[in-house]
Amino acid sequence: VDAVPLELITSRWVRQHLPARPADANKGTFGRVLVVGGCNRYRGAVALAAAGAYRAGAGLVTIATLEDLARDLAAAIPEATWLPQPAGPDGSLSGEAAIALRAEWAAARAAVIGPGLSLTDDTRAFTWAALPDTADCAGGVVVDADALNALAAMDDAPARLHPRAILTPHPGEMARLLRTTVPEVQRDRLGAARAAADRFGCTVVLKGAHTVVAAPGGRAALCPFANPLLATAGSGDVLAGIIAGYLAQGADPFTAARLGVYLHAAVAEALEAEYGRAGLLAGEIAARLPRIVRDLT
Ligand code: NPW
Ligand code: AMP
Ligand code: MG
Repeated sequence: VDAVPLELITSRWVRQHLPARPADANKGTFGRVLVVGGCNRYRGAVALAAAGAYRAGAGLVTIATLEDLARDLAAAIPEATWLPQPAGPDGSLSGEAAIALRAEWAAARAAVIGPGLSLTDDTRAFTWAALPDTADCAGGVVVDADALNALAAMDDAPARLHPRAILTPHPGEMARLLRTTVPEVQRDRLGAARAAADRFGCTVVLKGAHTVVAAPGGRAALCPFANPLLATAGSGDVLAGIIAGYLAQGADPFTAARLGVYLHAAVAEALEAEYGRAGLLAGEIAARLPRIVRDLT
């Protein structure tokens, strides 16, 4: 595996791999993204992921979340459509919701599961039941946040994931997935990302300064950017949505992950001139994305 060279993601590579935007397209051309997550404590995460998917160019984004949240969030993102779900015994998405959503994965080209989900017995059951169904999403599924934490506790985790899945752990989530510590993950980030891609049989994005994107077999790419503007709540939720947005437009998982990681960080690089090193709101990463894509050099 160490013999497989590490690639650097460049603006030139990104320009060459952005999905086509034909002039005669309709929203169906660009695919539907299903975003699944949210709980009473983490209400905004699904809206941030949905904004990321739309700003990356997805044609339609549908959010499956608790019915109370769906009602509260509708005005925050009127462009989304909704699949409101009743809460389980713990007040979160439960195994019942996983059954209710069974037919919805095939109706989407890409999905995000996990932002703001929380980690309860209900959401563990929800994630365990829903993960195999995500294989019906033809383009792939981004597994993020608490879906990763639920996955980390499953004995049969690799078998429940499709090869088109993309795991997007930060170092804390990666430590749980690999059953090790954050310092161990950070000591060899490339090794950790490659180990997780091999163990889970899918693309893995190890987030943080100089994010690593790894595929099974050792292929890996490094993001050139380190920028503390991105170290803000909800930043990862936006990234998950952006990656799914590129999946929905036809990018393969390793390509969609590299596009999303680069462009998400390139927003912060561009905004540094305006903001310095603090004060970015996660939603602004999504809002600025189209201009960054337009101005790619
Ligand atoms: P520490 O303490 O910083 O050293 P969790 P979460 C570690 C939702 N959100 N480098 C960190 O270490 C998410 O979607 C909702 C090193 C700590 O131990 C999730 O569903 C929001 N260590 C849920 O909240 C906005 C790092 O990981 C642990 C690291 C919980 O997600 C916020 C923390 O991770 C949030 O996105 C790094 N770069 N990054 C909303 N507005 O709705 C993390 N760690 O316990 O998984 O908590 O990431 O906040
Ligand atoms: P999350 O912790 O899930 O909200 O994800 C945080 C997002 O911000 C990920 O995309 C990280 O790669 C990114 N991020 C956080 N800190 C930095 C940093 N210092 N440099 C570059 N990217 C960062
Ligand atoms: Mg996160």
